[in-house]
Amino acid sequence: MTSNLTRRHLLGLGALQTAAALGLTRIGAVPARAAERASADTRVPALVIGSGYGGAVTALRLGEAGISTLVLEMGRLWDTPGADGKVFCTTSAPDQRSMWFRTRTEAPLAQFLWLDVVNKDISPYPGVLDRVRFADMSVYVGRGVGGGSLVNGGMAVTPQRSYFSEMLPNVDADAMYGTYFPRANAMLGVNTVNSSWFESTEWYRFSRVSRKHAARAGLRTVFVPNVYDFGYMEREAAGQVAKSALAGEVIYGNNHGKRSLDRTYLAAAVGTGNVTIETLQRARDIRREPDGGYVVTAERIDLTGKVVSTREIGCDRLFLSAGSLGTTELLLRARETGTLPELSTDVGGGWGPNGNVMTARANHIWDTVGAKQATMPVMGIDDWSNAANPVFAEIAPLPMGFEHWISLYLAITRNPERADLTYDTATGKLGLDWTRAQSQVSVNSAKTLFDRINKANVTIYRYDLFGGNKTFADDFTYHPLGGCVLGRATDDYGRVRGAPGIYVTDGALVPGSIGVNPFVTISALAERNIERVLAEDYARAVRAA
Ligand code: FAE
Repeated sequence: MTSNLTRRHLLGLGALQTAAALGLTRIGAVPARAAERASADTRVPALVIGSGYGGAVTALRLGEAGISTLVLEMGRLWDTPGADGKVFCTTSAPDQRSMWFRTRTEAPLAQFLWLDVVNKDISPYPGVLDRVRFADMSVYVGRGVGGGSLVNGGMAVTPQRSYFSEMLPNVDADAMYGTYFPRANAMLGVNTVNSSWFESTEWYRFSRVSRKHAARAGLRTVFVPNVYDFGYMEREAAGQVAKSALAGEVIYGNNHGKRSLDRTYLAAAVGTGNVTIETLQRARDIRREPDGGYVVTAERIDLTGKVVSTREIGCDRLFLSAGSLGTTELLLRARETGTLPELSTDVGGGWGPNGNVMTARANHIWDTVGAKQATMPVMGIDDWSNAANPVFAEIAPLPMGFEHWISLYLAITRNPERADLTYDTATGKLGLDWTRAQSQVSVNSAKTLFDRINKANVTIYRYDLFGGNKTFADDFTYHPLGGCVLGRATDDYGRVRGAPGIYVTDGALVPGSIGVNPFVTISALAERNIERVLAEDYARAVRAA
């Protein structure tokens, strides 16, 4: 099994690299040139839309089962060095590679000392990070082969079992915690920072200072696992390898060290020989065929964002893995434009930002956080068991290359508010009715926790980082969840109600909140669901044939 996986991984990694080197938009384990020349498929057994966590898990398991699978990804393959010799640009000097068709970067922390020193002008390009703006909430998402895994902080957290069961009561927690969480963690390459290195390195001084301040308020901190290779990070610190997490790289991609999906699940998927990925392909419309299959209309975009061609791809089964926003948009469009009128009215519902709120504290002059900060968070304040005010607050880095005495946090709060995603047929736009008032629950909860920390340490909040003298950033999320909630818009395994043969595999299934950073949950649920679909739906098809 292990050697098989390694062989597949190597084969898949090789195919990804070859495709990148040749500038191909079609990646498969068959000789790359031949794959590129192959005429466009008109019908495939399995079509996966999106190559983030849900899509990557699903594609691997389909490929392993011998099912010929095509993955469409609207972003590009991030494997080719630019003119500077790097695949991704840096956070301090972002260029076109940073953001999805923008003329200026839109970083989450827009200011420092109230000055707009963070964002830079760039030229439009299919960059790796997107910020999807709605009236009162922005959603950050990754674009490219690997989806969010390309831009995220790598924190790989298994949720507290009781909260998982509260959010997803129809899912067998024994099976999740006994089988699927371990399976996902193993495949994702989750590891934990070496504690003795953590205690001594200057790169995590910021975490130790925050830990000390939390302890003074009687709060517990825990180590948080990550998919960044901590062995690599230690070698970065020792000056033995090229720096990535220790060079400020994260939201615009990591050039080294990160076990993003293109190195784990997707490489293994391509290595099965049954999975092909096509990039710069944006799925738009879905319609049903008389024989029960589906046809997806996909637009091929070029590097300027222009639609250069549109094609129709038929499939026996369709797996929607375009993320909470992308998957929900595809289903809403199909329902509202009448191509899939039978879809449940629950499509679009149950959306939430996982209670995300960011805040920052100003430390005393003697509590230096260090000019050197690793970008991968490894510690969190875990007060989730506090029934009166449950909060899990990740201690976030702010690597500005100089001492700033700032402690930054991404708090995950228990916010029961939910919103609806909607589709406007006149404008063709996705909407989200989340309001500022709904974020207030998260702000109040984070404030309760950080007021306590400030009081115990005689410190104050920073007012200069989030715009408008705000102390809490409550207008963006990294963790969009819901829109096609498991057990409501789908059955208990992601089968879409009213559209047999369509499956949701991603963060759209999670009902708005999971209490921790979500990608481990999304991956483990996808593992659970595809196992069932392969055992039941495919076995049924084979029996019928
Ligand atoms: P996702 O990974 O977003 O993948 C969807 C894919 O579908 C993307 O590649 C899209 O480009 C593609 N797509 C969308 N629409 C279409 C279409 N119409 N046609 C073709 N392709 C399409 O979905 N989570 C953690 O657990 N730990 C962290 O430390 C963490 N940090 C984060 C930091 C940042 C800056 C961001 C943005 C997110 C972070 N997250 C973190 C969230 C995590 O990355 C996110 O929950 C998952 O990526 C969601 O996985 P999905 O499979 O739902």
